[in-house]
Amino acid sequence: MKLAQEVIEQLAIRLENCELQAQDTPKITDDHPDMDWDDAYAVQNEIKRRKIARGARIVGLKAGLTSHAKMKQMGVETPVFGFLADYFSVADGGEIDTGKLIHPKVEPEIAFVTKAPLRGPGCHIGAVLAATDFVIPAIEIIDSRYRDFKFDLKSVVADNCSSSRFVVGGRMGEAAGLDLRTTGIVLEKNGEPVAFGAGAAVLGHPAAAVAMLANMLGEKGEEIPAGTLILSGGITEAVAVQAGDAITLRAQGLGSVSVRFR
Ligand code: OOG
Ligand code: MG
Repeated sequence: MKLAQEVIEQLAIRLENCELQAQDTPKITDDHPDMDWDDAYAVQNEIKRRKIARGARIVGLKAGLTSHAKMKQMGVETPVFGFLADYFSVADGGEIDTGKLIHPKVEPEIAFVTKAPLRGPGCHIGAVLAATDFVIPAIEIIDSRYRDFKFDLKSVVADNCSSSRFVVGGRMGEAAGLDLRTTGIVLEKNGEPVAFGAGAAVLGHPAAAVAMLANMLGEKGEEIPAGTLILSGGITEAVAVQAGDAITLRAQGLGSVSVRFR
C-alpha cells in the first residue's frame, strides 16, 4: 500500500459522489501516480463499505476486461473484478433513466449463479462448472466515472470497474449441458444487430473468468460464496447508448434479455 487510509477514503468519496451525482472526474492516478493494486482495491472496498453502511446489499460480483475485444477497446491487459450492489439490478424489459448516468455503454455477458463456494488458488473451469447452479444471459451497463471513459487499470479498479447497472433474464441454462465456448450471442440496438460473439471470446471459456476471479479472491483469503451472481465479462466491445435506445441480447439456447433507456 502506498496511500494513507485518509487518502483512500477521500478517493472513495470522490468516486462514489461522481456515481451518485452522475458527474465525471479525471482519472485518480493523475494525482496519485504511485498508487498500487492494493490501494486500488482498497478504494473499491471503501466504496462497498459506504454503500453497505447506507443499507445497500451486495448481490454479486463481476469480472471485467476478460475478452480481447474489451482489452483492446480500453487499451489494458489484465482482468479485474468488482462488486454488484442491489440497486444496480434492473428487471428484464425494464427502463433505465440516462439522467442518472454519465455516458452509459452496454455489454453482452454470460452470468453464473453458484450453488457451492468457490475458493482459489487452483480454481479451474471444472470446479466452476461443478459449483454452478445455472447460467443466464446478462446485459451489463457500465458507466465509468472517468472523463471520456479514459482510465488505466488501477483507476478503473478503484472505480468498481465502471459498474453501474445490470439486467439478467431470458432462460436459465444448465452449465453441464451447454458448450459455453460456442454459445453464440447477438446484441441488438433498436432492432439492429450491432455486436456478435461467442462465449470463447471470454478467456477461451466464460467459466475461466469465474475461476480467475476465485483465484484473485483466494490471494486475499476470500472466496465466492454459494448463491453468488457473477458477470463473467463483456464478450464484445461495449456499445454506447443514449435516451431512446432499446437493447436486446439474444443468447443461443438461453433466450433473450432486454432493457430500454429513457
Ligand atoms: C471496465 C469494465 C469492463 C467488462 O465486462 O469487461 C467490464 C470498463 O471497460 O469500463 O465490465
Ligand atoms: Mg462487464
